[in-house]
Amino acid sequence: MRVYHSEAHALHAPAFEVFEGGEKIPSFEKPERVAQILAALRAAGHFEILPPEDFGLEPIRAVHDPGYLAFLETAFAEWKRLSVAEETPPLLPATFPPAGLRGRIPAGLLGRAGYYMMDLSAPITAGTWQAALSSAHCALSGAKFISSTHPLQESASPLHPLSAFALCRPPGHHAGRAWGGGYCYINNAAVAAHWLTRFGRVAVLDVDYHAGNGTQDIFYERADVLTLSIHADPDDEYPYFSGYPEETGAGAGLGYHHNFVLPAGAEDRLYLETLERALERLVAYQPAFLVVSAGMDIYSEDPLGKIRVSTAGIAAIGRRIAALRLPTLIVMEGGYATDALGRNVMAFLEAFL
Ligand code: SP5
Ligand code: ZN
Repeated sequence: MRVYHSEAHALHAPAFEVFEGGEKIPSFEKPERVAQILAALRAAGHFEILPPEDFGLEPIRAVHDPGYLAFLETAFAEWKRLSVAEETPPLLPATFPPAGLRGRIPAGLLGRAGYYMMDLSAPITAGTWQAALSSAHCALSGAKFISSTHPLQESASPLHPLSAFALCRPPGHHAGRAWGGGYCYINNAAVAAHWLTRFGRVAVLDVDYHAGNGTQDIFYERADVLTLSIHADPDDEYPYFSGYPEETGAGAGLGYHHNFVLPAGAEDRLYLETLERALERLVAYQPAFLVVSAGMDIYSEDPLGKIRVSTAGIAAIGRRIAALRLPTLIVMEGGYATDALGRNVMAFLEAFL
C-alpha cells in the first residue's frame, strides 16, 4: 500500500495548547504521533512510503477562503515582527467574534487571529504553514493515486480498487472554509475530496472521535460530496457547535450531510452498528471515491476520547469500510494514545492491503 508522508510535518511542533480551565499543557497533537505510525508501517513491511507531490495552492484555494489562507501563510512572520521577545511565542488569539458579529475583518493581527481561529488549540508557529501545506499535499498525492483506476485517467487498470494512506500531520477535519482550530489548519480530506470530484461523486466518511465540523462546513451546500461523520455527542464534547443529527445539509446539499452521534462509553458493538447506518447512506449515494477521515481517538485508551473502541474494533471498522470495494483514500486525523497509535493505524489499514 502506498503511504504519503512528508518530513515537513515536524516543522509544526507547538510547545503547548490551552486546555479547559485555561491550563497550558503540552500539545497532544505532536510530531511523535507520526514517528510512532511510521515505525509500525516500516516494521510491517508492505508499505511504500513516498514523499508528496507539490500541487501548489490552487487545489487548496478551491476549498478554503483566500483571506484565511493568506492569514495562515503570513501570520507568524507578522507576529514575529511585532514581538519584542527574544524567542517569538506561537500566535494564539484570546478574543473571538460573538455570534452574529462577524462583520469587517480586523486589520490588526490579533483581531484577524481571533476571526480566523475557533479555539486555543491551534497555535501558529514558524513552521505551521509549511507543515500544513505538506500535509494537504500528502492527501492530494493519495487522491491522485487512487484516481488512477478511474476510466477518465489514462492509466486505468480497474482490477482492484486502489487505496492509499495519507499520513497527514497536522490533521485537517476541524478546518472549515474560512477558519481553523482543533489542531487543524488546512482540511486535508476536504482538499482531496474536492480534487476527486473532477472524476465523479465523492463520499467522505469521518470516523474521528470528534465531529468533522470543518468538512461539514466546506461541503454543506454541495450534493457532489456526501459527508458522513460518526462522533461523540457535541452537546458534551468538542467541537460543540456542529455535529448534531438534525444538521443534514442546506440548499443543493440538503440530504448530503449526516451526523451519527455516539454516547460516552460506546464500545465496539455500538460503534459497528452505527457504522452500518452510515454505510447505508454511503452505498445509496454510489460514490466513485471514498475519503476516510481516520482519527484513532475513538480508541478506548485515548486521553481525549470517551468512546471505548478496542484495537480489534478498529480492525473491524477497517474491514467493513474496505469491503465497500471503493477506491479509498485514508487520511490521518486525530489519535492521541501515542504508544498505541502505530498498532491502531495498522489495524485499520490491514483490510486494505
Ligand atoms: C483532530 C482532532 O482530533 N482534534 C481534536 C481537538 C480537541 N481539542 C479539545 C480537547 C477537549 C478535551 N476535552 C476532554 C477532556 C478529557 N479529560
Ligand atoms: Zn479527534
